[in-house]
Amino acid sequence: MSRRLVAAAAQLGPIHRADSRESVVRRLVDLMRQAADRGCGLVVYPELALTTFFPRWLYDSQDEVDAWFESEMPNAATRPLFEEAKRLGIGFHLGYAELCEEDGATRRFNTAILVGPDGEIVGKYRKIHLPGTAEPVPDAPFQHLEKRYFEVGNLGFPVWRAHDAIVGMCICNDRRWPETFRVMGLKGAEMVVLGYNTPDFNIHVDEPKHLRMFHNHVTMQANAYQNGCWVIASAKAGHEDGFGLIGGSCIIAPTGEIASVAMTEDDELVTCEVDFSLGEYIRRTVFNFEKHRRIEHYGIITGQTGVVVSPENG
Ligand code: ING
Repeated sequence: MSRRLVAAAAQLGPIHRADSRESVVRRLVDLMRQAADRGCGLVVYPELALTTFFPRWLYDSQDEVDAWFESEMPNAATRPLFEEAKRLGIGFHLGYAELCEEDGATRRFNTAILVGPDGEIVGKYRKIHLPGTAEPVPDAPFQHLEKRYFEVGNLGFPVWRAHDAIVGMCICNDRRWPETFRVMGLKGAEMVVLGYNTPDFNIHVDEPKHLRMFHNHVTMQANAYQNGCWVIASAKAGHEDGFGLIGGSCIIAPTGEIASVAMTEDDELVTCEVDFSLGEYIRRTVFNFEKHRRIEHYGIITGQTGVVVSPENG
């Protein structure tokens, strides 16, 4: 019997620095109601979905930074979303900045949660691949200071049984690294849900703008195909206080094909009926890990971080 799920990538248009969390949650609830009207069982919201992409700025104090974080989840601002999910019987994924006390210290992570149709949190993931810099880039039109504001995630790449499938999560830059999807693929992931905030301009090198969307899609399409899994990817898009983020939210099949894609840079629901059986032949044939992988030749992947050119090739 085929296992199917109508899934939605709930793309968000811009969230400006002055926008309240309450106003954003009203948008999230509206998108969830649209999803219910389309028979969706899962809604995927973006990375850092409650606020503007705050790592674009350098702040004068830690208090100013911490104002962008949530110290509990759900909380007063987000409880209406959890309650609506329970009322509608819809699961969701939500990205947010997590501030917590752990191991006797204050910790800050770029976090995502998977919430079931009963409104209860199923699982949590903390972003591992933090892009950008810890110190501001001189003369850049904006910053990308995730390495300054977040710790590297400490939960690994877990997967959970949800929606009658094995589901994993990652966050934004994680999607560019094959290791992310391969670890979840080796745990049997059939669907990976993720959010992203991707600036439409590269502050590090002079790069043609069209490559932002190309790299966004090609990396997820490749990872979907190479692991035989569905990918539900939801962008925060548009111009936040004048700073551009790409859209391109999409649902990618285990074949690597983009099954549905956003057409705007605003709040937009991108839906598709996910058939979990579609990935089975890929994981049974071309990417049958047990049959075809040769791990005796892969040790360098986890034994070495950066490039080392051997003397004979130097
Ligand atoms: N944003 C970007 C992303 O990985 C980036 C950063 C863009 C890195 C383009 C490299 C190239 O999509 C976040 N939030 O990770």
